[in-house]
Amino acid sequence: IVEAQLKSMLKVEGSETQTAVSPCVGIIMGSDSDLPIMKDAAMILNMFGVPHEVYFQTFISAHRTSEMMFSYALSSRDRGIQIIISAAGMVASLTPLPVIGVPVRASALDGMDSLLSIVQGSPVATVAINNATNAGLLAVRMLGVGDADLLARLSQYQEDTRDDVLKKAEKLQT
Ligand code: RP5
Repeated sequence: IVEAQLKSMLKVEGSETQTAVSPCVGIIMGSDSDLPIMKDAAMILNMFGVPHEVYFQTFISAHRTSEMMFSYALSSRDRGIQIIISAAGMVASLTPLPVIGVPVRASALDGMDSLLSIVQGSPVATVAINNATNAGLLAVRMLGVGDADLLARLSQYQEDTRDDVLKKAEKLQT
């Protein structure tokens, strides 16, 4: 049942023909309050044309819907997922796939609680608090190791961001 629930709640992005494409990155989170932050990872993956899936009707919470997290983690590799971007780190104990953790600022502790819970335990590539953009970029770097076109697009992106900074500096000087 959990498997069926998962299927009906997944959204695949990154292609115009959404049904034909198999996602290689999964973005999961434990609450809709994480979405405003986690959507930045999806935006980056969209920008680079990386097919990915995002939970948008329900949430995979290590604490509240742990059976969903188990099912997602155990089935993700067989479904072609190569990297999981998660707002929590526990999923890493259930899969050999690389997990990128995004600590989300959600409590009076300013995100430090999320950060410390993700860096402690199974290996999770953890980005800065609320920085899901970097999670997306890290996923692109990882996939780029086996995809020369993707790596070239990433190099172009890096050059563009460099040019932006130089232009800004030039403006300030004039
Ligand atoms: C975590 O608790 C969620 O991933 C979220 O970051 C935080 C707050 O959840 P809500 O109270 O907004 O549902 O499990």
